Amino acid sequence: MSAILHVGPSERASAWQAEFRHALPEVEFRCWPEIGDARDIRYLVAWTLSPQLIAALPRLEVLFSIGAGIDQLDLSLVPEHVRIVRMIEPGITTTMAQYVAASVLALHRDLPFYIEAQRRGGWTQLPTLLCEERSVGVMGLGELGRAALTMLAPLGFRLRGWNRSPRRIEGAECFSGAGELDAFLGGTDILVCLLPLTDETRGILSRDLFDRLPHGARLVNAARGGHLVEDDLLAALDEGRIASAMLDVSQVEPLPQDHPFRTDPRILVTPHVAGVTRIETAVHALIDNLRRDLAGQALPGEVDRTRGY
Ligand code: NDP
Ligand code: OXD
Repeated sequence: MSAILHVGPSERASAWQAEFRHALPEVEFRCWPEIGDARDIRYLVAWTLSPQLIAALPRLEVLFSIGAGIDQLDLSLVPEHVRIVRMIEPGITTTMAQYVAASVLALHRDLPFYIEAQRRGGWTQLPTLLCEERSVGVMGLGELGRAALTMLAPLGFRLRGWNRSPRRIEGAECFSGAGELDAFLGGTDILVCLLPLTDETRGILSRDLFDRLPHGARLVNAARGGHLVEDDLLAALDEGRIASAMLDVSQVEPLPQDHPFRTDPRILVTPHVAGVTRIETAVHALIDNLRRDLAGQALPGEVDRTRGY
């Protein structure tokens, strides 16, 4: 008997249990904390981990993240032989691409300024640029970065991307590695972060990076709060080096009530909703990966633990 243990909300658990019974009856779907005989459990699907959870699963082989990122899982708890797989599924990809397109347009069309003007009873019209007159640069050209560029393409922005290893993407000028970061940033009017959070990328959205963007650039962070040095953003906004920002993530979530981002008129905040794991579609990605594992095949989304993503 093989079993998968799900940790998370009951709505998702019941829907996935029903789908597993129908599509993959050879793997029993169990829901934490009702784990049954722990020796059956080869697979775990969770958003975060606790020491009690990992200690309860002596035969764990594969840990599936509920999300596209894995930094929220404390992998120091997970034995080295356990494989880690992040979520690649159309629900996350589509919602993220929509979020990035909406954010880029919001900043391009000065929505933070007009929302504040509405609040204060103002009626000032700013000069309007065409999309063709601005460039959008995406950091991280993985599943989500590429999908975001595809969704932005019909709008007419000049598109560019920056990635660890070289990429070729039709319609976007691509840069790679630390050596090409300056060139990428120097021509980016709206910067979008879609990097994974690793030792290399933590704090990358900092004063040093903002200084290398054109004056008055705009920022979208839809990746992780740990990418952004929050005080550096506030300073860059005060100095006009950054004009406005759209932030889906923050160092502390939920964003504390007294956090300056909550009331800063140059910042729009959303509560970590950019890319949403869809119950209906993610279960198929998970089942597909279990089938592959049972057949001894490679697993899409398997993480390289040394790289951190
Ligand atoms: P992928 O693993 O598919 O892509 C990551 C990309 O980033 C790869 O192309 C990789 O390059 C590149 N990269 C990694 N490290 C560096 C670096 N040091 N410098 C430059 N490029 C680097 O991830 P996804 O696209 O699926 O997801 C990206 C992140 O988005 C997730 O890790 C998660 O944190 C975040 N996210 C946020 C959500 C939200 O709601 N706010 C929802 C879902 C995801 P290479 O090609 O060389 O490997
Ligand atoms: C994810 C997320 O990583 O929701 O998928 O942040």
